Amino acid sequence: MLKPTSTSTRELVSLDGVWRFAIDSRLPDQPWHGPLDTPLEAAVPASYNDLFADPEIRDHVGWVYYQREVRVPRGWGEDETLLRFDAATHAARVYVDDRLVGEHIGGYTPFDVNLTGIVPAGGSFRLTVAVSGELTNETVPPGKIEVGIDGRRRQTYFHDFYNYAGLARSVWLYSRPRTHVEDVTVVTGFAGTAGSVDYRIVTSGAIDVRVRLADARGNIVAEATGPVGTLTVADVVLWRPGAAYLYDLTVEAVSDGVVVDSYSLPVGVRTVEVRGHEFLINDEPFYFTGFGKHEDSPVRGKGHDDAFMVHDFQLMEWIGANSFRTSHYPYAEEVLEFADRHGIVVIDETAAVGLNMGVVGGMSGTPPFPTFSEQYANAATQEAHAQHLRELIARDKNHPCVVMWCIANEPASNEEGALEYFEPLVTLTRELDPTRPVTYSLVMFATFQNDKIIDLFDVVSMNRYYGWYIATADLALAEMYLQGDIQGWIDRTGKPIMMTEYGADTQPGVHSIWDAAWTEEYQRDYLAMNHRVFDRFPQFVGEQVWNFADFATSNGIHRVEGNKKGIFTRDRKPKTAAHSLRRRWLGLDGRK
Ligand code: BDP
Repeated sequence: MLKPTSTSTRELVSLDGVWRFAIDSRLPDQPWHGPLDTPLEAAVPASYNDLFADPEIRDHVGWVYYQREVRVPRGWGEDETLLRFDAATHAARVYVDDRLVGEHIGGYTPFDVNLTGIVPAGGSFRLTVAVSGELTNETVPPGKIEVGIDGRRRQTYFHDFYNYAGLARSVWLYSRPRTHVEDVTVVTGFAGTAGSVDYRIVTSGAIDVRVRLADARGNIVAEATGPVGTLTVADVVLWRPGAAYLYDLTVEAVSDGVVVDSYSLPVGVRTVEVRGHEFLINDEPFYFTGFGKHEDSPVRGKGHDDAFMVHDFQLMEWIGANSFRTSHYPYAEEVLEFADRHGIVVIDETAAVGLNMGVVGGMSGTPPFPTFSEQYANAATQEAHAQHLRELIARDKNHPCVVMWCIANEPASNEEGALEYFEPLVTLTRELDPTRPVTYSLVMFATFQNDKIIDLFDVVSMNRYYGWYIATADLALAEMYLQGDIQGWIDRTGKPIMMTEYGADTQPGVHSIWDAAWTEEYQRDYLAMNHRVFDRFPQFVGEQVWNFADFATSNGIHRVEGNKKGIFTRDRKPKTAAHSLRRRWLGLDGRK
């Protein structure tokens, strides 16, 4: 699925801005049949929840409506006209004037609606988008809607971050030629000083294809014809962590010597491989430093924001983070493009968080009923998960920054049925992308003794909270637990091991001379304990702290204004631990 860009044959109009907005309970049936009767307007892109001072909107369970007028440029008569939604969380129905023209399920992957033949060039139309934030056991992520004794529908879910909804990413109107480049896949490699770019082009009809690769200065370094082939790059400059280098691949669909369509894609030449207990990028061992993040900021919720994006990457550079995980859903494509350009390494995670009834059972991990059952993660859930993987890999397969797929966060991999659920999904992931390692983040109560699925995967990614949820404020005991846990995984698997979550809630401004939970000193010392243990294991390939910044959650008695495990506050101020992490990750503490 190609991201819409403007090229010599394609045009792009942004539909971002302020749209009319209302929740379904305040509108007549079929409100798309006319202008929405509402005093409200919503910003796009932004989650709608925190925009208004109205609790009924914030926690609305059901459809909300966005609406605006759209004009099709008059020069688009010969071309196709499409709408692109970078995301609609979690489901959307799209109406052009009175007519339903498209639907999509899945809150973090893009979709197109083809309007060719529906709206004329030069004409205008009323665009209404219904968006639902509802989660059920057959969506990814899953959730549950309960009806209370007051008759109100309430959304619950099995992850802690707040269920923001709406049009949180950009909306576009774009044109493309009727005969066009439909898809591009690149796989890169190198041998000695020669780089290779294997390419595969899909076009919408039978047409000649030619491709050329330019270096960062615009000089053509390789050319070829035909829809499938390999470009060889002499004296290749590799894409490296911390030292990005991007070539530009231009793909042209050509008819009788005339360029009918042209599409360009940045390409970083690099390889990724797991060998023994090493994680190799360009044949060199790579050690991940960084964070699990969230798309989360005040007012915007999960709305993509270029200013926050730039600032977050600056803070990651300041602190010496070379990577992050897109916990717990695919992030806006702009974020991956930024990481491509700046050499930041990304573990790309699906939205499959909360496939675990053990979390409902509390710290014991004992589920009230089996996770993998008709009642919860069933065949329909698995198919939604598979479809999500297809859409994610179609979107992100060409990003050099993406070095691994994380196909679920903390699933109940210790329960019966986990193997049957995950085996086909891992097979599918490897079919869709044979080049990248695959992992999942391991929940605390999935141990090296009871986990049923690790053999399917390439890397052991542990989420562990010794010293926080277990052995709270007892770092000596926590250290023993952690040491034994890591050793157990090493003995069982022989695979590379990394920590994808470890963290302690910290209220900025709270201090103590003791090991006291919630203090800034405790977060610092908790991390130091973890690092001491990691450094004892040569099999360890990385550490990603939970979390980059404090983030919004649903209400709960162990959350005060959200999850406070951030190294930065929600408005991106450093807590004490930021400074010690920086010393470690930049090697200022003398450690190499
Ligand atoms: C982990 C989850 C993460 C939570 C974290 C926490 O993967 O999403 O935010 O716990 O409780 O289990 O802070």
